[in-house]
Amino acid sequence: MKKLGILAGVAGLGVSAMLLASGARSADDAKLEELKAQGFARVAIANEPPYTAVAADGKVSGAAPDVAREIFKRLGVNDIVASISEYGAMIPGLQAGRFDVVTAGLFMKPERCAAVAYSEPVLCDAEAMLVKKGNPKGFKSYEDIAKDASATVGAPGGGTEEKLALTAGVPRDRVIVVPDGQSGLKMVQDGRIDAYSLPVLSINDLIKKANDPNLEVIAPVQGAPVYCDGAAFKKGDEALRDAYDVELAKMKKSGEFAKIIEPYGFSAKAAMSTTREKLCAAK
Ligand code: 6CS
Repeated sequence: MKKLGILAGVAGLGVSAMLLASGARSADDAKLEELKAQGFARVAIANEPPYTAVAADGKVSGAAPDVAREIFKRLGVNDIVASISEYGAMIPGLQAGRFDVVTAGLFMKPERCAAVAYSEPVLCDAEAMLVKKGNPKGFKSYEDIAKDASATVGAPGGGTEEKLALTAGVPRDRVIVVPDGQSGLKMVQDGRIDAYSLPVLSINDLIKKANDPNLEVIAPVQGAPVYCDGAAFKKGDEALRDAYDVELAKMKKSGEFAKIIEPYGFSAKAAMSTTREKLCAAK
């Protein structure tokens, strides 16, 4: 999957130059034309169900890629090709041209909004922590972890939960970077970390599949905001982003958006009750 993504990246650059020479209206239009010619959009995902998931046979699903696949189809781009990336590497990868868009539940925050061109909101969620049954250290917030000198919390590298824990005062050496959900689950089960933090729906998916009575979910994490993601495009691809938003708005209006995301546990109403402008301005 990764190899295919890299080859497509090289081909894409050639196509874009040809299209511009052929008189495409602007560099932005050329991007959509480039993806149409390429036959697919290269998307970055994290493989964190229900946001994003890759099955053993390579099939990509999850609420974020499913929305993206449908919108790109409506834009004349027949499919998506996904590459798995750590959250902290998604924006650099997008900026380096390794992906055409991030569709992974990458939450909108001012510093990210400054670095990419987000679509309007897609998936909204609160934050959670996975702990041992009985929550032995009594965590309700990231501040609780900060106050307990023996406490450690696991979170994705470059992810929102890592940032929230550090901002709440948890020292760097007590915020453990965890590569994926299964590793985080195991580390809590083995007592190597006291808590593992992801958005609520991700932690709920993990605990449901773990079927382990010695685990408990703390949700929502007190004091942590509800975040929403959007599809993240490279700065300069705003025309492609705008075309994506036109289709997203139609699907929100028709109910097709809800039909895709709500079976995964997400609320269409939550995404439709806010805007990119509000989320990118939020402190
Ligand atoms: O946007 C983020 O940083 C977070 N989003 C998700 C869906 N999972 C964890 C990650 O830290």
